[in-house]
Amino acid sequence: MLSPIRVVVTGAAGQICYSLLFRIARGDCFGPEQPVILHMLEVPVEVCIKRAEGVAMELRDCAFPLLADIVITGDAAVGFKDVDYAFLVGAAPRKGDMTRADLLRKNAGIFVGQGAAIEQYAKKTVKVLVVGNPANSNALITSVNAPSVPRENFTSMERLDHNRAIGQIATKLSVLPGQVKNIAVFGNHSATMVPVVDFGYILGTDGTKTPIREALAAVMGADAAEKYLAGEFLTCVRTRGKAIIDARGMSSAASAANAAIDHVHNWHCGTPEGEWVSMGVHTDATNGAYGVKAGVVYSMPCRVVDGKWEVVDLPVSEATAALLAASAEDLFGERAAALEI
Ligand code: NAX
Repeated sequence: MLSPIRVVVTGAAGQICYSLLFRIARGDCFGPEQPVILHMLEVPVEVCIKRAEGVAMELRDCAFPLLADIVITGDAAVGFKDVDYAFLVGAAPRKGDMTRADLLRKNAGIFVGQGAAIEQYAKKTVKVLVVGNPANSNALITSVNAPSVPRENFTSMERLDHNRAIGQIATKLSVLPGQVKNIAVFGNHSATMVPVVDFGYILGTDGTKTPIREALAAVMGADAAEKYLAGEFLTCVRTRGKAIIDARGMSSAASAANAAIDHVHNWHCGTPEGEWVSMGVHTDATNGAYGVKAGVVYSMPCRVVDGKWEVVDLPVSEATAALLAASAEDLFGERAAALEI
């Protein structure tokens, strides 16, 4: 039996964590052999801690074989103590007519404090996924405040956008999502994100690999396929979060938790041979890939081997490169605002 790893999840009483904690405890993230000790961190307010206690009662009632222990706390010193992984989910979701800048101002203080707590209490090998929005800039703020943890250990979540893109293509082509391979979503988790299907393919049941563009053209014609990709598809992926809020009255929760599981599962267990996923990674550690300078957390296609991500260098078109540059500019704008706080 492996010894348990410690996993902190912030925002433990919130709606994303109501899915996420159960999936981690079930073994969906770290594999069927790896016991976990869950650290549930909430704000030190009675109602939030009580709600987290209720969630912990339900976790125990599931009798998950791999759940070694649960720590519930409102104290970051306890929450981050000796953790191997950190899911930073707790933050205010965007509401009503809030802009991203408003959200950045509101949430930045949380990530300054949690970066400092990681620096002081977590293992130096801790791997961090930031989900709380604006996720890329919050990951940057966290890393800046935890300078003794390597930059490559701070990532942000673009996997929901990646999965959304797969979902749209699979629906359009009437194939299983598992047959849609090697899509990539670049840039900021914002309206400037860039979903790219140019290197993606549909894996046939007979093992054939049909490029996504070709598969779409076969169904709807080449011109209509181009129009779909540049129009409906791009807009849908970029604005899916708002569409969910409009339909559900609340922001994405189970799909966000699922994406967080997918992200960390691939980081911990690796990506399948020949495949990549989209991860927001620190460009201090990407050697100028895709022309993005050091200093931001930017989503790129990554493969993971032995727990280490590496960027997959794809020959993007000039038109795509221009979109990638625009998303980098968006992030450098956020960076200036974020690091002033
Ligand atoms: P909820 O409002 O349901 O829950 C947030 C929880 O975090 C609350 O229980 C709150 O008390 C707690 N919290 C706040 N500050 C904290 C702190 N300093 N330490 C510990 N806990 C703290 O929000 P939920 O729907 O779960 O969403 C959480 C975050 O995920 C939001 O910022 C949201 O915008 C973001 N999202 C990010 C996505 C992504 O793809 N990166 C998609 C889904 C989601 O919108």
